Amino acid sequence: MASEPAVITSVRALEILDSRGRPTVQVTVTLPDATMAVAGVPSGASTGSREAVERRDRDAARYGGLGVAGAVDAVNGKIASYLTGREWPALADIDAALIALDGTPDKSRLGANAIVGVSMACARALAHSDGRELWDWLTPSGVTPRLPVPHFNVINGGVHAPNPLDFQEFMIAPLGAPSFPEAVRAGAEIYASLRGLLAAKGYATGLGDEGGFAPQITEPEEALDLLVTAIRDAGYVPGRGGVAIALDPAASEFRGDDGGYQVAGQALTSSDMIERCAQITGRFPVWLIEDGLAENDWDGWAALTQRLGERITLVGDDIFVTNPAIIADAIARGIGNAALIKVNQIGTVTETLTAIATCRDGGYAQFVSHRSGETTDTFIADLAVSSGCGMLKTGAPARGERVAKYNRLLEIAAARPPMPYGLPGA
Ligand code: 2PG
Ligand code: MG
Repeated sequence: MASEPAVITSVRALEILDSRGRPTVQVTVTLPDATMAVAGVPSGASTGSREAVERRDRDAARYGGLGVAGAVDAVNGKIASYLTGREWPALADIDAALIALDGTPDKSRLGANAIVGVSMACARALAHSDGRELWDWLTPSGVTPRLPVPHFNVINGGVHAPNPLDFQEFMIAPLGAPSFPEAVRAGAEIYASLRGLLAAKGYATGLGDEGGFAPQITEPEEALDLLVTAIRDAGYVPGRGGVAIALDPAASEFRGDDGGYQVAGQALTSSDMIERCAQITGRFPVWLIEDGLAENDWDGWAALTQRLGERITLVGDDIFVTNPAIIADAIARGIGNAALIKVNQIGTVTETLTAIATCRDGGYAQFVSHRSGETTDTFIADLAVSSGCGMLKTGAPARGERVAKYNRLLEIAAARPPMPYGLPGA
């Protein structure tokens, strides 16, 4: 990280569009040495209730109430006047100042979308001003940077697609690829073979929010069958030694007020869901399940972890919301064995790094993630490398805002000396 105190010359925000055509915040930070860094803020659709809160204008006359003019004003006004013209020893001091300036526990006053954009742009500016790549600058001492296994979300359901598939994400993960570029090649080739397979079966090949196909499928097992066939058709071997599968049911989205889960028109209890997950992992080469149960089903999560935690990576997203305190609590209670890492879920880069460190210290894996609403910002590619966590999901190998991250990783992979690829310890 930065060696000398930094001064910030200017902080400016703009209302831009995200990949869903909704407004989001873009922040530009400049430093006295003429360094200029830009950050684009992502936005989720299936959000955890304890996430840092995005500030939206709620002015029905603009963008259906989704405008971010207020968040932009917060950056250009309060935040800019506080950050400019002072000395900042480190990014952690800038982030602490942003948190204090906001003054709420969920960043709702200035807006988490305002704060995270400033935090990301400052990190990038400080790295570049130091003459270093962002991933290098973000890497904590003692951590070996790694190129992550890309988890390509090739079938979209849930709130990310207008189909009847309740499970939100079906990802292919080339765990056994020899290198990051070969993993990208596998992802793109399997994506192409899946398109052919769907077309041959008469399914539409339109895309969901994360660039995966959104066929009119109802049962998760049918989607999994298609993935296994597509992996084979493309000439790869399904499984951990080749191309494995990861799932994000995003179960909070289909849990009712009565505590039951609705999957393909069937009412399931928490234990039924655990049984279903167990069956799926027995029948298909699924190596990771994220949010297999809802965020408020902690008892179910404990049972799920006991049942599958030895052999399956169980990732908490909505339940942990990248919050270091919640993650620490979960580690103490044996809930899951991995955490999803989304910068905008907690709201500053420093807190995100703390969440990652909390996982690392507690023996939990970390899975760096995009949001369903994205810009072409590639911050998370560098973040994944710097954490050494070995896994990233950023959608299908298609659509500009998704491939921007994979392409950034291809650039990092081309740097010399070569960096290790894949899961740590694999
Ligand atoms: C998720 C994310 C990203 P969203 O649930 O993991 O894939 O979706 O950004 O809509 O929360
Ligand atoms: Mg999720």
